[in-house]
Amino acid sequence: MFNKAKQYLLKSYDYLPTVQKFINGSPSMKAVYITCFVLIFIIATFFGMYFWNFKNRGVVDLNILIDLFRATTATQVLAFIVFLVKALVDKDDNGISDSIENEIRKEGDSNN
Ligand SMILES: [Ca+2]
Repeated sequence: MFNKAKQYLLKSYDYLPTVQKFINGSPSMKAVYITCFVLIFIIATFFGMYFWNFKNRGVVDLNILIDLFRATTATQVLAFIVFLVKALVDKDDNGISDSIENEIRKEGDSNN
């Protein structure tokens, strides 16, 4: 069980975006990476401010957490996150998202 989880983690580590992948990637992949970075930055800033508030003021504001949960579990947000996760997959390492490549291929097939 533990070994299997370790294998999954190591396998996912190979797919993590690196600086080299970012530089060599297509503009669409750069947009996906930047969007993921902005999302992670916003969420990290939220929790940083939340815990700062807790540490310095001693206030646990559950209403803000409930609002965050409501906002992040909205259908549109979940669909956007699924789209981003699908767009991050680039198994052939050519710098273009595989889901975007499939869309381009389908469009080419329908035109012929
Ligand atoms: Ca690809």
